[in-house]
Amino acid sequence: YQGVHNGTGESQYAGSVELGTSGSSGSFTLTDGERGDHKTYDLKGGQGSGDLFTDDDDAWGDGTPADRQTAGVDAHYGAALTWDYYKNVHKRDGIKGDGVGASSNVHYGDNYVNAFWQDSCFCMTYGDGQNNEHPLTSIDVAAHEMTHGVTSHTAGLEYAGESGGLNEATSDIFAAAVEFSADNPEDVGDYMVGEEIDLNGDGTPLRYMDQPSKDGSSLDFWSPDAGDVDVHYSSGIANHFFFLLSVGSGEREVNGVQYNSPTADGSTVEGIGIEKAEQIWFKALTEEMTSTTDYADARRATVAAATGLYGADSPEVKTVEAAWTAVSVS
Ligand code: ASN
Ligand code: ZN
Repeated sequence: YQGVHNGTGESQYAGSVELGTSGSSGSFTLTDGERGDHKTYDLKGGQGSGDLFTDDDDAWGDGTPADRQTAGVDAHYGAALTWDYYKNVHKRDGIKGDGVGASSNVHYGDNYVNAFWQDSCFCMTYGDGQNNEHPLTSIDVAAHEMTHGVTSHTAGLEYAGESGGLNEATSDIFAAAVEFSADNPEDVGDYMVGEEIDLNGDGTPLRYMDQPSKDGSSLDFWSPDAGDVDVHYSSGIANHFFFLLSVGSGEREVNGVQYNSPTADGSTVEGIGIEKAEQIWFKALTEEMTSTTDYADARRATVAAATGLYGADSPEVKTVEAAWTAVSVS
């Protein structure tokens, strides 16, 4: 019959996975009928619109970049996890909240080491990375890019200055949250971004949330010129806030990873857990923030969100305030 199927895929970064596919015996496509018909396309090294992935037996990829379906498997799976995360954790039905799926494009360009979201096509696009062997299709990168769509259709944070840093941080925050919520045994939750795709060639991640400056460029703490640096570096302040709010300051271990998160004032912060922290950030993003929200506004937005969720004098509100103070946002 025509309709929703569950295919199987061998991914590069997340092991063997189930995939939402459509079609009938002999001709299936990467069209996720349970998730707004989200579709995944093969750009075949070009920059055009590409072809929808098709397969005759609904078994996709072989886990290596040599098989061009593999990047499609990772991207399609990451989009499904992100869809499920917003639906199950935040009761949001797709990027726009209207149940309509987006699309993913893989194999963009040659040796292209980036991935990006575009509102114009309601799509996310992934390069194949160095030597075309490290497609940027890990779970956290997929969640990061798809979250740019959510931000665009909610707060609409502009992509410059402090608002741009908050936009970027929102993508990193939900990238981590999706990874924790997915609980994939091959790619367990962590507070790093891009640890699977080896962008630096030495196994280190792209960004660190416990101490963002470990990447050599990101800001750990707010200062008056925070809005002057690239949005991928000013995001560090909010990523750091989110780590402190979720986990806490100083030496901590989560899922076997050691973290060490400093505070600007030497204070100690005890985290409230990522399940509460992500609710606070989502409510702030969707109900309090606007296109021009800056760091001081973000503090007010998250305090308002935490107040709505947990009450004015709650420990959650006090921890939100303590975590912002610890990154020098007052
Ligand atoms: N991968 C980058 C990002 O999503 C692309 C960009 O600089 N916009 O942030
Ligand atoms: Zn981004």
